[in-house]
Amino acid sequence: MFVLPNPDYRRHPKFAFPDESSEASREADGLSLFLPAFTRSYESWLKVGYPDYGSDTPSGQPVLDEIQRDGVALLTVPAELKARMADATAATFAGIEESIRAFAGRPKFRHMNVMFERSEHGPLYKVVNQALDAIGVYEVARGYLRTPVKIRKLFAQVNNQDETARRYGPIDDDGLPALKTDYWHIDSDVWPCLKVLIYMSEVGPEQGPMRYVPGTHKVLTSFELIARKTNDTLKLPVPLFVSLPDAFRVHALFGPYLNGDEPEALAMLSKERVLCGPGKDVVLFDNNGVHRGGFVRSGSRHIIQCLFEPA
Ligand SMILES: O=C(O)CCC(=O)C(=O)O
Ligand SMILES: [Fe+2]
Repeated sequence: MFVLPNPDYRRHPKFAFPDESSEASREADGLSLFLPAFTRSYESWLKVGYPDYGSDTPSGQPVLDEIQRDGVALLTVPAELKARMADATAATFAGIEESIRAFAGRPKFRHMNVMFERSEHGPLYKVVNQALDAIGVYEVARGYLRTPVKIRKLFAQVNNQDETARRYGPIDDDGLPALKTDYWHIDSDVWPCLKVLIYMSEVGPEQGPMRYVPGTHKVLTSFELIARKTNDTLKLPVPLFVSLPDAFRVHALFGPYLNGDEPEALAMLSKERVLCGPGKDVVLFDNNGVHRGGFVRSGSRHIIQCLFEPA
């Protein structure tokens, strides 16, 4: 079983700040913001709780077993549907490539990840829906989440060699930046915890495939899970975040603040799975497990990211 490593935020240079107010007053200010948000989020968590790690589907989908055990599975979109998705997305991906090229500094996430408006991209929503249905994603989601889901939003994301280098520096032979734990995170949304990425370009080890640490989707207590997500959404000023009591000073995005040599980090690194393979173009995952992706060493990676909501 894994324990998620927790960075020493109080000593990390990125969290340094001028020491003006007293520790006690910062702690009180931090708590007065953190606790109401934590309570709200915990209440919504209590309505849903953990997914069902033991359910079955009517047709006995092996993918559900994989999600329950590992938190992640690789699937394949039927070729005819994939071709229709490619037609419906080519212009958007080309536009993002262009805006990354035109951007002088380090591109931000929002430069690379753009929503497909449903009003403009109705046919894309339709074909993605058809594909997810055909490969059993909805059936698996119903078993895992105990309730049916549908697409909430689709996003286009581009990662390429150029922006990766600008953001992370060189990528090594294992597909990792200098800080081996960089970008490790769990997601901040409380529900539903399933998400899909569809590779729209050829993605091999060099094109920044998604990476996931199997089994980590089940390790966090409800308390820690919600505390991490609360801080990710709340974005407290640094002096308040670092002054929170230990149990609340945890974050959904933790990889960038580790050293990379913590024993828990090394254990997770040795188990991390790189999600690509011949013909595989769909990553279905529980976003409460530790994951990351987009460290492109050569070329580009184009993905459609699918978010869900109750059907
Ligand atoms: O870029 C990636 O592969 C990671 C994507 C991710 O973190 C997410 O969709 O939640
Ligand atoms: Fe994520």
